[in-house]
Amino acid sequence: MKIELIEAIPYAIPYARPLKFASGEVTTADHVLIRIHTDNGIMGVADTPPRPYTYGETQDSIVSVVTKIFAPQLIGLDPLDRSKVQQILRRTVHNPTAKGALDIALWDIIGISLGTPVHKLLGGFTDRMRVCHMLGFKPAAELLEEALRFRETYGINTFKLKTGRRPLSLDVEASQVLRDGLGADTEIYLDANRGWTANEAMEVLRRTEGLGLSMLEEPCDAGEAMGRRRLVQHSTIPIVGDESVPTLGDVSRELLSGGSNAICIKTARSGFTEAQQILGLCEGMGVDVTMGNQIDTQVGSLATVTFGAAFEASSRRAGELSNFLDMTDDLLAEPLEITGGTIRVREVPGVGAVVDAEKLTKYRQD
Ligand code: MUC
Ligand code: MG
Repeated sequence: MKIELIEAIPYAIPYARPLKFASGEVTTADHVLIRIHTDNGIMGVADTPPRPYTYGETQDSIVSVVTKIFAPQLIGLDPLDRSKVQQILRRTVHNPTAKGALDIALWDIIGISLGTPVHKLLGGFTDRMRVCHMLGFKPAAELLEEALRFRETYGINTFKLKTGRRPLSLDVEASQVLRDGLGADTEIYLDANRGWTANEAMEVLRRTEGLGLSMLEEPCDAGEAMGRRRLVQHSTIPIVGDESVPTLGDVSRELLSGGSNAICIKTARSGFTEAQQILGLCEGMGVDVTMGNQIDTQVGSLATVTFGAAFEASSRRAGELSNFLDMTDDLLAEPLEITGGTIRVREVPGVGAVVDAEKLTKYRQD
């Protein structure tokens, strides 16, 4: 089996409910669909979300790096030669979501060619994950209304609150209102997307003490190493690295330097191959992981649950798997469903992301 053709298809689907956070805002999913074709007629599929404020990638840059840099080096390779593929991807720096999608599409091909679901090939631990819903910037009363609605409608009982606003009282109040309105048995954690300084984050931790928040993600710039290390040392809850740890090397650096003591894994930027290496590193170090969300579509969310459900350590916590519900439409032919607060893997060969051809024609931009 050989890779014959790689497509990078830009498309745009508007959000019904845009998501705002400290480092940016999404109003349209202007993503790139990756399709890899083999000489024996198999097609692997994955999705890439451009996040210029996180990784420097744009829709154009993803199309360009995939078609001009990666495709010429990957065409002709056997998708099963995964280490050869990884070596080629690593030779070009950055571009994490372009690389992640290529890796996922190749795993899709491997699963289809073996007639086996990819969640089984990876580890086969469970067939579903609990779901965490991510709440963007909104007035506190609206946040509570949204969380209560998601709990009632989908059975979701874990919420990640986007924070990093100034004045700090906005996020302190939102945390308090959510805890009061949701009660003690709902998990709530915060993600500031580097919106604060380390000292501001410490003040927020002081002012929210007693609310039972479970984690604080990317509170400040991890590059400001001393402040971040002091915060990690003083916090009683895990400080989660997200955009500071897109690669295996970044994870080892942040864990060793004390910049984070929990790690967010995102398949959108790590694919399945590097995500598995990151997971192994974290398990070995005794560090918790979360399965994060790159504000993924259904195609992207299916990849996250495929990986997350495959291992015990990645399925322990609720995964961030529900923000596709904020979109007006999606490319996936058979929609994902969240029931009883969980989302299931697909028991079909590959990852199971079958794209609706009419919808792709409608939304594609090329
Ligand atoms: C997160 O965890 O930071 C914000 C932008 C994006 O693409 O993903 C997020 C969620
Ligand atoms: Mg984050």
